[in-house]
Amino acid sequence: PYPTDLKHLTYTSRYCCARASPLVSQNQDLVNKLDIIRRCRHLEGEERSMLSYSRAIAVIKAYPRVIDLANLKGEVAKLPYIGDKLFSMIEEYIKTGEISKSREIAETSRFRSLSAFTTIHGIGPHTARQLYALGLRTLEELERYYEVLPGVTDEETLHNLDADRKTNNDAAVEQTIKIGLALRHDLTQTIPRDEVEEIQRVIMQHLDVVQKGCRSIIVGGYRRGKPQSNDVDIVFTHNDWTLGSQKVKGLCKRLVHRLHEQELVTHVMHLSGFHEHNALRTHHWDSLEKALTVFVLPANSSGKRVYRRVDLIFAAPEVFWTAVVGWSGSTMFQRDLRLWAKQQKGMKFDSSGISRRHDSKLYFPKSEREVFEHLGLTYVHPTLRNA
Ligand code: DGT
Ligand code: MG
Repeated sequence: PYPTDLKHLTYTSRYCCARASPLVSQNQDLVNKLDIIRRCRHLEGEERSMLSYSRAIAVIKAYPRVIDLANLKGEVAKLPYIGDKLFSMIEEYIKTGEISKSREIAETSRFRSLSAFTTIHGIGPHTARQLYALGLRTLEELERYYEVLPGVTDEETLHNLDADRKTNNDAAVEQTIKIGLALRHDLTQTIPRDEVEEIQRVIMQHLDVVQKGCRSIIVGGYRRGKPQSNDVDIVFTHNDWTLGSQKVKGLCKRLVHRLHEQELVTHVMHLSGFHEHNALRTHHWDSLEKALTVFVLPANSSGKRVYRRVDLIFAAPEVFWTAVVGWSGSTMFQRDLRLWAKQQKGMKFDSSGISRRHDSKLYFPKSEREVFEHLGLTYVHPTLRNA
């Protein structure tokens, strides 16, 4: 059920955050084929090329008609980020139903292996390429390399919740990969919407014991309308606008402790006060605390428990709505929010706050619409942020 009031959004904008991008595009098959090339660039570490594809794909996602030869040569050719190369690929697609470059990539063993490796939490493109260079090709070979047994995680891999661990510490990354591999048959299964909601409900019951008066919103792909999610992302805050900030402080850790005691959180990959930008560190609300966890609901009637990735993000009330917008994504939508704020408005946007550049004045939106208003943007419904 998409909102119908789209007249203020323009698909010709250079910024994703000024366009309406539905979950399923009018040109979805073309988008899927171009996305193979984009993913290949990402896996190969060719970030600039990847970004060009990401931008072009995002423009196509927002184009409101099926692309044919007539409109390709007409308005599509004039859309931002559709250069000569993209034009020829789209033309080839319209004429043949294929993009040869994309098909060639999809058939290579390197692309398949790197794609498979990066489905494991903790393995990014760089690590995936290193593993490939060692001669490893399949996830089974990765399991042997890391000496993990499927489904079995060493109790030691549960991080000491109080340890002040560094995010990029090699040992911590290796532990994360081992957890990801051992639980991969669960963690690579997508999560239906009703289970996402059940996970939020259970977590809120426990949060209420730890701290009364909190609220939360499920963000990420779920909020953009995806029927199935790869993980669950939830942003929390306290309802008290004036005292909430104090009440949220340290709450992430306390909640995770309780969920662990209750055997709902089994692993914690990362737990921290969270700084996105050094420049913001001086303010009291700068740190979004977050925990990246492995979570498992109590056994259902059939006794089956599936391990899920659940991210818990805590924001002070003043920055709750900026956190909700930031974490609702999509990644490209959020990227262009930052760019728009900077280039068009002299503002700075990220998940932990909005400020004006020239005098660092801070903005504390009281609703999601206010986030868009402060940035001088037309409100875009979450289900239209699938850029
Ligand atoms: P999926 O794969 O079904 O979980 O799809 P998403 O869109 O939920 O993807 P996810 O969970 O990786 O990220 C959710 C959104 O949150 C994404 O659009 C970008 C944002 N996000 C992810 N990680 C961070 C982070 O470390 N900091 C901030 N500010 N945003 C993040
Ligand atoms: Mg997600």
